[in-house]
Amino acid sequence: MAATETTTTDYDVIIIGAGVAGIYQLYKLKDSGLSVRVLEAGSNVGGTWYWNRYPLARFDSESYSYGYFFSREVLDEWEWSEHFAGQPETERYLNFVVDKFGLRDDFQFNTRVTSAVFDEDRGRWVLTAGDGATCTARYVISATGLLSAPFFPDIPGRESFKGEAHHTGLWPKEPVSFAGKKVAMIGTGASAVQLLPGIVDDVGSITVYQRTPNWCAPLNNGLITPEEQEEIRAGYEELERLCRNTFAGFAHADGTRGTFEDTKEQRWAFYESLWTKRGFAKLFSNYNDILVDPRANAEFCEYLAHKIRERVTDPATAEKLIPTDHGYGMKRPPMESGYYEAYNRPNCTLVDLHETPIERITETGIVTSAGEEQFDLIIWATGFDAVTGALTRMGVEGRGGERLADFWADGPRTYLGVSIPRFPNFAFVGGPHFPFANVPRGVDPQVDFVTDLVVHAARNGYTFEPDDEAEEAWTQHVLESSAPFLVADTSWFRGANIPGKADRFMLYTGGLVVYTNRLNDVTANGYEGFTLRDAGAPATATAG
Ligand code: N01
Repeated sequence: MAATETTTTDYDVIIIGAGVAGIYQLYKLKDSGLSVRVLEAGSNVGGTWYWNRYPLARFDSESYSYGYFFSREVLDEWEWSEHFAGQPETERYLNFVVDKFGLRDDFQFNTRVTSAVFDEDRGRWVLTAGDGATCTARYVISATGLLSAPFFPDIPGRESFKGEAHHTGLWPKEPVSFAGKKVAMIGTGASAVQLLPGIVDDVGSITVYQRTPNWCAPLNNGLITPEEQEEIRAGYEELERLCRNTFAGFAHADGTRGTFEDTKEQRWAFYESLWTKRGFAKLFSNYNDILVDPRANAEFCEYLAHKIRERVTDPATAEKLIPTDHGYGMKRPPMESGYYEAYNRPNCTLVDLHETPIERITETGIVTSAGEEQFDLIIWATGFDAVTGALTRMGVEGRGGERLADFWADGPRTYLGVSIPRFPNFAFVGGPHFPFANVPRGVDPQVDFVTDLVVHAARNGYTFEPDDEAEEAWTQHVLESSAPFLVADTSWFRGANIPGKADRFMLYTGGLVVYTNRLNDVTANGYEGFTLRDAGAPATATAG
């Protein structure tokens, strides 16, 4: 698909995206006998772990629960150095997997898909890249990621800034120097919370522009000791069982008690024990009503607010860092390592944008209602057009020229979180209605399902497309499943961080086990909910 090629290249399957999901998808199709190509906008594999290379970017899932489970050899050969690996190590890991399984030649890098149009006459998807080159495929699997379409707020003058500016999700490969610089950071989501402690020692000064604080709790990272390494290796089967059988696929058992089964003293003792546990234990091993009962949630928030006040020296700053508009887990809660202590440093200032809103960006800095501050570097930690953004920005058009962006104008509708009516032979993994889960553990059942579906269709010469009724019923089920959960009005879970985006919950909260079983049942029942049409000659698939 190089710009200089004059002929179009045709494949059985094109996968878009070379992140965690795209790599696994390629691995699964590698020996199917189908011709498969992966198109990737970046210059290498990694996806999230390629683009988000800001200082201290790292897992919030335990490394060993995030890595692939499909190969015992990979588990045996790869050794994570930290309980929550940093971006460089994860990028190395993904490259290791790609090379180990001989996958590299099937990727085509520096190829950003700008349109994907279904040609009904030919029964082929026609994909066009940014440089105008095209290729075709009978089946397309988009693995473009939940959080990969960077969002820049529409602040007047943003483009006029003449200093350095970086978005956390488009961080440069070349090292960024912070030494002595006057830095501004806009946004206080999970990316900013990881980044701030990583640069606060180096910068001359940093001003954090906060619109809404988040509930952050300690990640409790650490190096994996040789003894722990042995325990991890010996416990892989148990770990996999845990991840496959918990609500969200993390290395933490689900909570079993209700908040008000305990006295206040017992609760705070329990919160203290959670505080010292790793990662998302604070969310998933907490009392089992924290995400559904506002009173239960408020109890934990009272504890967290107390912790913030303990850690932040200046009481006024501490109060600004305590959320008042949402409870714990109602937005995706960041995990932190020294975030609150950063505000105790004399070179770190917090600006509350509710008090002094940003008015515009100038060539040299940021103007709020309190006046102008000049900066050498602005960091845009302003997040992503989450879940649907990568897909709706890609120019996908199905039967009759129907645009995916229009199809989802009122919020995403899918069948099983992997397909949509009127977009035949098009599947996605890591898109809307993705299970609310540790990402690779949610990816596993999706990729397994899509692989079987695509190979089955290819081998039999079928075109697959879900039925309207199946899509409507599934979408309804997704929305009903989310109804009991407390979700902030401003959460990206419901598209609310993007001005003008439809307000509709976009993930599946029925639980990973229920989701996996549903996919398995649909496969076992001959793809109920899909119409499989005879489309002529089968492709040369050998498996499935
Ligand atoms: O983005 P965010 P993120 N003026 O959307 C602010 C995953 N992740 O990149 O809250 C001023 O959370 C916005 O303010 P508000 C994780 O799932 C994972 O940090 O809308 N500010 C917010 O503070 C996470 O949830 C990991 O009021 C503006 C910030 O920008 C997701 O990625 C690490 C603004 C955006 O926060 C996204 O996290 C990092 C404006 N006009 C991220 N517009 C790991 O697990 C927006 N903001 C490793």
